[in-house]
Amino acid sequence: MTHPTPELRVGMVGYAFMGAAHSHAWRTAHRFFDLPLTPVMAAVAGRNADAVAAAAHTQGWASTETDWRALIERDDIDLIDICTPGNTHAEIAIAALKAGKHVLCEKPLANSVAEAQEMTAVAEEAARNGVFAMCGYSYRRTPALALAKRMVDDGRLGTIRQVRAQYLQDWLSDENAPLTWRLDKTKSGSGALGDIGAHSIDAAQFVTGQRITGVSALMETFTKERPVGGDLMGLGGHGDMAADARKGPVTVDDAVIFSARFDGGAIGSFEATRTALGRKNAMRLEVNGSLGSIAFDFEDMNFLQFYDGTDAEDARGFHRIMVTEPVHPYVGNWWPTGHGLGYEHGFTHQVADLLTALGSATQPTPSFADALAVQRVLAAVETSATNHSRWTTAETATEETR
Ligand code: SOE
Repeated sequence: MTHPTPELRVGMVGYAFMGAAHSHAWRTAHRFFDLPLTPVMAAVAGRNADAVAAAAHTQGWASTETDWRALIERDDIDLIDICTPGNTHAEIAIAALKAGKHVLCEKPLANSVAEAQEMTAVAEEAARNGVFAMCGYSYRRTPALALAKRMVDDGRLGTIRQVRAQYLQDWLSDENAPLTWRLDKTKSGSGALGDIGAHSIDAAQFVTGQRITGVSALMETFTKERPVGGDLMGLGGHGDMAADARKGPVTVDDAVIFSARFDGGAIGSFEATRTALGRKNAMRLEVNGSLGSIAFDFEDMNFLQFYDGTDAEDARGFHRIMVTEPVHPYVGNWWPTGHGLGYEHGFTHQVADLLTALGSATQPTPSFADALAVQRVLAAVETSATNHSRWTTAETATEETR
């Protein structure tokens, strides 16, 4: 019997799509990765007592609370995992950190630069006392994207010149898809931009090691109002579609396109949309360097395309690397070569890396400061789009500069 590792007792706020994905990660990480801490799924909080009790049973939580504040007051909880809409992130994260609890907060960090700045300041103060915060940009923990970063860091692409990022979904192509919280700016902060474009921004900055310094953007909302109620994709709708024919206003973007400059000299083109009919979860990234290129599509997530410009001239072409070898990031902890991983594994890798960092009292990444850098780009995109695509720097953009 190996010596039992110390426990990390977790309290999760929210239990919809992200709560289910995070719960899977808390259940599995220590069973596939050698971790310095063993997670204990102590409690899940949600406003509806019956619904949160059902979620606790389904997802594996030992107890429930109907107010997130109760989680923060409990002395049998060490970490708060925030899986709620963006308008609640700042209040919960700041309260948790000030109470001495570690925080994992879903993306985007907040609904404004000001909130993200305050969260980052509180997190940096807490870190000085050994209490750490991480933001849940889980796509960077897809093995193929982690491999792409390793290749860039090892110089195998040479000088990075261009980034091409698309995140294409189509669950809002139907104009009768219901009005859920992701379509309400007061809850979600933005539409495709923050919901999925944020993943592309973080992944591009993570893989290239460069930060976006300025953008020029277009945003569009194709369907201006939608039926109230319904629960598309388990994303937290309300009421019964059939019983409620009312419509409400959509206050966020359906699609966004922007060009970008990076601080390392690269330039980029980005697109995020939830109305690209036929594209289900096509989170794509291509990076072109002076020596090589990589290309990734989450709809083919176990493969990374790699063009090596140093190959013999008669053998050059994109290699389709199956990222399932033990030498590849994370994969060795799972199955034999060729067996492949899925969407949920990025969340398990996220928890594994978080617990590894906490076990050595070091800052997990992406930190809130890393997530603030994404928030600034989101604000710059919205500022540019509301100012006739005017070039807008990320450092200065805030919601007030529109
Ligand atoms: C909806 O667009 C969504 O669930 C996003 O909110 C997630 O961040 C993404 O991983 C999958 O699509």
